[in-house]
Amino acid sequence: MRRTAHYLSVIVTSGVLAALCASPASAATMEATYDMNEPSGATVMVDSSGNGLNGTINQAGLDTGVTFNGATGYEWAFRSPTAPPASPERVIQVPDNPNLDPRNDTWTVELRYRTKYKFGNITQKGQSATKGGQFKIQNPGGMPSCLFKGPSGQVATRSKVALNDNAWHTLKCVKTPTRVTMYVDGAFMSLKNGSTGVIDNKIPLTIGGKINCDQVKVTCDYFSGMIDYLTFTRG
Ligand SMILES: [Ca+2]
Repeated sequence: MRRTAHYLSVIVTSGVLAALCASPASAATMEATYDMNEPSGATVMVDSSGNGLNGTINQAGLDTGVTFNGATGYEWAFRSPTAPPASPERVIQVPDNPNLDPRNDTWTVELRYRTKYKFGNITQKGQSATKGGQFKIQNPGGMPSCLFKGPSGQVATRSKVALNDNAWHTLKCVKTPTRVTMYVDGAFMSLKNGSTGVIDNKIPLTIGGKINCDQVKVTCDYFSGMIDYLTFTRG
């Protein structure tokens, strides 16, 4: 009897441990971390996550090593988001990588930014007509939104308040298989229920605007302001 009870105890214990280890909620993985602390003149946006998903910076389009209120980040000088010609030098690109596609996973984009303007795409991977879908963090009216689009549809949620007061704000967009939730400065802001299906495209990750655009048929939606950091997490 005692022996049987001992065996049962071992089985139950290892079963609980296996369940804990297999729980998706406990398995968040940092896919890319951009601290954006590079000095003035930098040409590489370093991914400090260990995955090596570095980006390319063109100093003709933005400034690195800029400090504001205790933080170091990148700064994009004012530019109309939609006036021709296109200014691709403003857009940081990270080559397509499976780690940067949300797929159908729980997927979190977090960034800290500041702007006094009412426009601009802060970061995205894919555009509205992209095969495989897209995600996009944009700033229409100074009230940012988190947009995810896939084969099953588009799910987006937007800040209820304007954040374009030129002060730092953190923005977190969490996509799960059934909803998108936004947090601003650490507090819940809004959510939208819905499913996008698998988001997985071949387009580079971009920061500061679009790349497949001409300011005539497709606007580039350039961002003006600063970004302190940007991270992507799966799970
Ligand atoms: Ca920073």
